[in-house]
Amino acid sequence: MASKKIKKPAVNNKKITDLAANTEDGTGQFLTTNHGVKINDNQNSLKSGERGSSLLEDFILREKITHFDHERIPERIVHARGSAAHGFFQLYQPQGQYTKAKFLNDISVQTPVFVRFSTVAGSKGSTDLARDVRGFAVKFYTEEGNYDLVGNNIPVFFIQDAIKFPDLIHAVKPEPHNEMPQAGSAHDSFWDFVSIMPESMHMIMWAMSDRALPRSLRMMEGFGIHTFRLVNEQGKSVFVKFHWKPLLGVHSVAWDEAQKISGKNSDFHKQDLWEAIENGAFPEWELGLQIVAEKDEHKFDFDLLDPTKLIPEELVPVQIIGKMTLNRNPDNFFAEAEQVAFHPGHIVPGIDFSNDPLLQGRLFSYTDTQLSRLGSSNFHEIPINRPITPVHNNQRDGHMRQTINRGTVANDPNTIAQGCPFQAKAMEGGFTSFNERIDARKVRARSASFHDHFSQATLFYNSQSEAEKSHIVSALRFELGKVERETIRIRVLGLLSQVDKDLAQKVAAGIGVDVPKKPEQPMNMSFGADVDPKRVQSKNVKQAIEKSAALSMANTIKNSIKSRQVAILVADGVNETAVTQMKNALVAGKAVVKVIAPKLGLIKGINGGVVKADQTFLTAASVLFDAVYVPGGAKSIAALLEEQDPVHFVNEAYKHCKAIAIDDEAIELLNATYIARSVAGASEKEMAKSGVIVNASHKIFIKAIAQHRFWDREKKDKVPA
Ligand code: HDD
Repeated sequence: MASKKIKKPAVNNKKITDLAANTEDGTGQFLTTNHGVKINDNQNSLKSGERGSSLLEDFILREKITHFDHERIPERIVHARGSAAHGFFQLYQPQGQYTKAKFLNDISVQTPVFVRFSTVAGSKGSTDLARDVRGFAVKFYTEEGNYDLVGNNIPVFFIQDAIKFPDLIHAVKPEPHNEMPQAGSAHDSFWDFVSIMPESMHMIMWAMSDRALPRSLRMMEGFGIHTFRLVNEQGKSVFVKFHWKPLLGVHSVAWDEAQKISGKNSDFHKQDLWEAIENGAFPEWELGLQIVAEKDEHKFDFDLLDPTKLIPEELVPVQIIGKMTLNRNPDNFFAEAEQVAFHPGHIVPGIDFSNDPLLQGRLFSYTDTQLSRLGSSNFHEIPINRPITPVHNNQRDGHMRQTINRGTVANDPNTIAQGCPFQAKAMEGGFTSFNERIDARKVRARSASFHDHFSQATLFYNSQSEAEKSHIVSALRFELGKVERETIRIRVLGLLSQVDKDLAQKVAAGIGVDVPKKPEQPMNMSFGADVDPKRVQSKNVKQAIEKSAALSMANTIKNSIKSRQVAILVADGVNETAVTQMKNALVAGKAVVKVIAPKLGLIKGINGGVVKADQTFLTAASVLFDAVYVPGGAKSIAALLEEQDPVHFVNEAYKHCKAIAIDDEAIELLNATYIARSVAGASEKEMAKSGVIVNASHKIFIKAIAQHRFWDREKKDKVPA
C-alpha cells in the first residue's frame, strides 16, 4: 500500500519535548535549589544544635517540602488512568479530493504524534484490567497546528446528547455515599441509569463484550466515533468516520483472567506498552476513513449525527490511508502523559465538526476541564501541548505565562505594529468553518431519527461468535448479579429482551428474576420533558444487514506471535536442549520468552548445561502470559509436581483457553491437571486442535499461539478458578 517514492521525512519524529527545549537531565551536575544555588547537604535540615529544633531560615528544607506538598494536580474527571507514547503518522496516499489538511496530503511527511490510552471510570491508581471502555486519544503535531483525534476503542457511545454526560459519569463512578466500587460498572447507580436510558443499549452490548477487556493496548481498535467533516481546497465537504486498525489484530483476555491480572499486576497494560516499545516491537495502527458524500447524509437506517450508531463496513468500506507507529516512551510520565491536554476541538484546516450533539458538548468541555486540572489558561505552553508551528497572537498574561512577548502592542487591529500578527486568508492557510446552511427553530428536542435504540445493539449481538455471545451473557450476569435492587435488574432484562429474546432469557436464568412480559418504557426521559413518553417510544428500525463481520473479534488477524509472552516451566533436571530450541523458535517469531522455575538463578539441565530462570512461581502467574511450554526431564517434572504451583499454572492457562505445549516426557504433569480429564481418549492431533500440543513441532505451537485463544474449550469443560 505504501508508496515507494517516500522522500526524506520533513519532521522526522523530533522529540516534541526537545522542540520545546525544556528538558533537564542531572547527569554530571551538582544538586541545586530551584533558584540555582548549589546544595551542600541534602541529608540534614538546619537545626539549633544536633538535637535541637529545625530553623525557619532553612530555605532549602522549606523549598523542598513546599514543592513536594504541591506535587499533585487533580486527576482527570474521566479517563484518569492512562499510558502514553510518542510516535509518528505517515500517509499512504494523498487525500486531496476529500480534505485540504496538509498532513493528509503529503506522503513524505512523518507527522509526530503523542497517544494516550486510558480507562474511563477508575481513578488514576486503579487497575488497567477493569471492564471498561478504553480511551484512544491521538495528538498530531501537524505543520498547520495540533489536530487531536480523541476517541475510544468502541465505535459508539452510551448517550446521544452531551447534556447527559455528567449523569452518565456520576452513575458509573463509585457511588457518592461510600465511594464504592472503584473502576467498575457492576453497581446499582450505573444499571439504574442504563435501565431508563435505552439509548445506551448498543454501547452496553460492546461494554459487556470482551472488547472491554483488551489483551493489550496494542491490540485494540480506535474510533473517532462521531461523524466529522472533511473539507477540500474547493470548500466541498464529505462526512467521515475515523478508524484505527491495529496491525496485531484485536484481542482480549477472559473476565476471570482480567480480575486476576488486576491483583497480580495492575499495571499490566502500561507495562506491556512500555516493554513493547523498549524492545523495538513498535505498536502500529492503520488509519481508515469511512467517507459519506453529503448527498447521502440521509440514505441510512440511522442518523449519521447519532453517536450511538456506527456505519457497518458492509455499507461503507473503510479506506486505509496511512499508518501510525509508536516508537518512543515518554521521558517523564507526569510532564507528558499527565499534562497532555486533548480536545476534540483542536482541528486544522480541512477537518470540521458535524452537528452530533454529543460532539458539540465536548467542544466546550475539554478546554474548560484543563483550567481546573492544569490550573491555567496557559496550559498550551506546557511542552507536550505546544504545536510545532509558532504561535502568534495577542493573548497575554495569566498564571505561569512562559512566553515573553516582545513589542508594545497586544491588540488587533493596530497600526503601531503594522497590523501584526495578520489574519490569514483561506488560501494562506487560515481556518474557515464549513459553510453549512442552517435554517431552524431554537428547540430543546431530539430528532425522531435518533429514536431507534435497539436495532444496532441487535446487529452487534448477531455478529458475535458463539463464544463472544456467551461471554456477553456471563458479563451481564456478573454485572447485574452485583445489582442489589431487583427492580433495576428487571428493567434491564426488559431492555435486553428488545435486543435479543434469547440473550435476555439466558441472563435472567443467572440472576434470579424473570424477563418482564411487557418491558417498562415510560421512564425513558430522552424524548424531552413535554413529550408524552407513551406517544413517542423507542422504535426499532430494521437495519440493512443482519450481521457485520468487522464487529466480531473472531474475524481478526491471527497470523503473528510478535510480542506474545510465553512461559517455560522448568526445575533442576530439565532438558535444557529442548528449552533452548523452543526459545530460539519463539524468539525468531518475535515472541517474548520467560523461564519460570522454583528459584531464581541457574537451573541445571540433564545434558550438562544450564538455563537461567527469569521468574519464580511466586512472582509469575499464568494470567500474565499468552502461552505455556513444559519441557521434559524426569527430575524437573517431579520437582514441578512437588511444587504444585506449576500444576495450577497449567490448569489456569487451560481455563483461559491458551496454547499449551507439553513434551512427551512431561506428560505426568499434564496428567496431574484437569486437562487430562478433559482430553482423555483424544488423539494428539485432536488435542492440538484445541490448543493442547503434546510433543509437537515448534511450528504447530507457534501457530496455536497466533490463534490467541481456543474459546471452544469453555463449552466442553469447566476448570475451577
Ligand atoms: Fe471525553 C477526556 C473520549 C465524550 C468530557 N474523553 C476524554 C479522554 C478521551 C475521551 C479518550 C481522555 C483524553 C486524555 O487521554 O487525556 N469522550 C471521549 C469520547 C466521547 C467522549 C470518545 C464520546 C464519543 N467527554 C465526552 C463528553 C464530555 C466529555 C460528552 C462532556 C460533555 N472527556 C471529557 C472531559 C475530559 C475527557 C471531562 C476529562 C479529562 C480531559 O477531558 O482532558 O473534558
